[in-house]
Amino acid sequence: MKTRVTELLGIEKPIIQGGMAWVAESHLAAAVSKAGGFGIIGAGNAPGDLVRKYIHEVREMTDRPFGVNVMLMSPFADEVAQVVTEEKIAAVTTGAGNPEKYMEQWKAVNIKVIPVVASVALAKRMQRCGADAVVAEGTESGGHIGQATTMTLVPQVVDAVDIPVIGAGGIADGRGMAAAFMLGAEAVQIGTRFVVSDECTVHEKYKERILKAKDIDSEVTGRSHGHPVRGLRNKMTREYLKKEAEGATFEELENMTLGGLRRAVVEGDTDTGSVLAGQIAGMIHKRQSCQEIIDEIMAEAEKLMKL
Ligand code: TUI
Repeated sequence: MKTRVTELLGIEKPIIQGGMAWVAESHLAAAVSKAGGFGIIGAGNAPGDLVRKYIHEVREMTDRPFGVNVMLMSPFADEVAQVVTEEKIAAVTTGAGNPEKYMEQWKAVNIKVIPVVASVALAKRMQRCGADAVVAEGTESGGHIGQATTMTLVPQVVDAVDIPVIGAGGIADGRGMAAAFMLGAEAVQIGTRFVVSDECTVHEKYKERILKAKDIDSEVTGRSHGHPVRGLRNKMTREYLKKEAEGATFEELENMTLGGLRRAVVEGDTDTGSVLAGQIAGMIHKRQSCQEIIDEIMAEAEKLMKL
């Protein structure tokens, strides 16, 4: 399946792995790239040195191209932006902000720049700044989200820009991939399904929560202070939403999630930690290797798209 995105990234299959903070480290990124997709190291709030270490680890594991996701709200965003420039990474995706100030330096060393956007306005702006493609990420996604659904966002972004669009949010199988292609996407970004992959190093309890999740088991916290985040319902989200409804301050709410993603991913504390996952978690019931996941999605999508 050749598209402008497979050409741009030099990959066989138009499947890009989401740049999930804490979750997407070197092992997952290498496994996805080895399987013919595009693996991504999720820098999250990690300092530059750690991101550099992950980059070197992936290069030890595979010669295939891979990328880094720069989380723009990170206090280390500037140094991570510098590290990816020095390392001349194949492509950068960005999240949770506007990457304009870094685009010139990345493009100068021929890094492909693929901002993740949640609105048509940002997609258009990114095209004007020289982005090579955009990921149009719907509100079904896990983590920090926008408001528009994938079904409505993808075709509107496709109509608004000439660069290729990668669909994301709520996609975990060949049906979702084919649907995104019908909306005009030329690749998909998948996160939650890769979290339960054999190569993903998150705590077993995190994987189990996803594997056992039902359709309506995710919640969105943080809407009141403008940074909505989707994760699976637990003790933390229940208390958070109660406090949010009572009008708690930003600081009070922040304290409840501080270090929560690390606690869930590393320690397996799925009660007080942040178990970030997309709405599609309810459909994910199998543990598989990244190769099996990608092969299965591709076979199903190809069959549907030939109908
Ligand atoms: O960034 C993501 N997903 C993420 S980032 C993350 S770490 C984090 N945790 C808690 C709070 C904030 C971040 C976990 N998951 N996806 C891409 C994405 N970008 N979704 C939404 C946006 C976005 C939102 C507003 C992009 C730009 C924006 O405004 C930019 C502007 O300045 O116009």
